Amino acid sequence: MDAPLFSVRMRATLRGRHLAGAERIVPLSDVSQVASDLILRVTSADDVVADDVYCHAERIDLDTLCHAKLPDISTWQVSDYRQGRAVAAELLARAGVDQDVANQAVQLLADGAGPDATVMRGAAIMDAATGERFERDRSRGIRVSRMDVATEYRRDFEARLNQAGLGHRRVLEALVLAGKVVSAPGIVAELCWSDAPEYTTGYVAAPAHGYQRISALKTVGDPRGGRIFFVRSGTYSMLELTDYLERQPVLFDRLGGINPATRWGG
Ligand code: WAQ
Ligand code: MG
Repeated sequence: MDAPLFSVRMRATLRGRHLAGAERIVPLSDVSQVASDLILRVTSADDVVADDVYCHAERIDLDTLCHAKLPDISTWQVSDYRQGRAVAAELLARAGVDQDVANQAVQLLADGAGPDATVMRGAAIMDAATGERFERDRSRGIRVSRMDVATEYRRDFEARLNQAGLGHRRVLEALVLAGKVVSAPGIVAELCWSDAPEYTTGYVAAPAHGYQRISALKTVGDPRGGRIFFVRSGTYSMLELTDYLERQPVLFDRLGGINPATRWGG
């Protein structure tokens, strides 16, 4: 019989505002270590430390668990964030997003996609053809949850990413999230860059084109970022999509290809 697996999820706030969240799926024997690691992330930094941390462990029903392969990784080197944003819009268009919708979406993340131009806690869902938004709560958006690298492969994946110069924790976390998103019903593409002021690399992910990193999508110091999931109407139900993204447990047990970084247009 397979060992029990647990979804361990952490979220942290500072003065009532969302600060960070992270999650893993691990065997029972790793739960306490992983919970402690996740809590340490938001309680040991020297700059901002959370004042409220919530960590939850929940057993996963193994009958519902899916296994999947991570998307191939490519990296585009751009000269600055302006070129980066143009590249993002172009990659979205190649994935099947309308060109005008793609341009507007990039601008939306640049401005802040939440109410009053704030950063959302989760992702916006947008019609790839019309730009219409579907998420019910524009502060929260859709939160992708219950996905991880299978524990027995984590070391190997981390080592291979590290060898390719992609050892930053954010890379594997974003790759896993994007891997779940591009495997979801109705998804055409995802656009993302971090709200962390110092982290300027972002990506466009798409089912047929994989995880396409773009070296700069904003300037250092900019606290805005977010995610937009583009959908093709008529190919999914919102209920099914939300349920898959938020609740379906997915474990990645294969890494995709890692392409060498390439200068855009050169
Ligand atoms: N589900 C949906 N949206 C989320 C989630 C989630 N679980 N977590 C974060 N977001 C949204 C939210 O609006 C955040 O402000 C935004 O995404 C950025 O989150 O070099 O670090 O965790 O290959 O800051 C991408 C490039 C890094 C990594 C992305 O995102 C690389 C990153 P962050
Ligand atoms: Mg963040």
